[in-house]
Amino acid sequence: MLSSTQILADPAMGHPGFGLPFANAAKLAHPDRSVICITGDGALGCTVQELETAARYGLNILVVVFNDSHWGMYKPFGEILENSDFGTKLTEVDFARAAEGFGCYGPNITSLEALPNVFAKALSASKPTLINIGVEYTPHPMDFMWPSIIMHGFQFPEAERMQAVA
Ligand SMILES: Cc1ncc(C[n+]2csc(CCOP(=O)(O)OP(=O)(O)O)c2C)c(N)n1
Ligand SMILES: [Mg+2]
Repeated sequence: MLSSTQILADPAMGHPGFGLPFANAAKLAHPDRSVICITGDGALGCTVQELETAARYGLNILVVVFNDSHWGMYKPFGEILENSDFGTKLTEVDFARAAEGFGCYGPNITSLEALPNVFAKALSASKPTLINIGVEYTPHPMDFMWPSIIMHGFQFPEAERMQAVA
């Protein structure tokens, strides 16, 4: 039920990689609740070892990776700095195969229609499931702020205006 849904997020700087260990902790604390970790590919790579923890403890969390093969949020820096080879392009990692290596289910998803069934199976499984969803890189909603952040740090005028109206 939506009314009982809770979202765990990193309240500070959005540190990549917190999602999977948070999901493990949430499942250990609330074994009867469904736990879904939604993550980027770069972020998942930071703490992917935690799939081993999830498999070892039999935590049937569901991990959904939106995999654009980029440190997507930081790709615009390369363009702003006129250095497109900024290190933001990542290899096309198949995290579903990696998850199987860790002892999880890693079903292949070939159509959106397959998702409800896969979700239902995952949430009643006896071990973790990871779904790797390949997506095109698309610009981040925060892109408009980067030039200002580079020039002025995080004390940029938009933030001051937002604080003023808060
Ligand atoms: C500890 C730490 N390292 C790096 C960053 C900067 N950072 C935030 S999001 C991000 C890119 C995340 O890439 P990915 O998980 O693939 O998500 P995408 O933006 O591609 O959807 C980076 C490098 C940060 N906020 N904190
Ligand atoms: Mg990415």
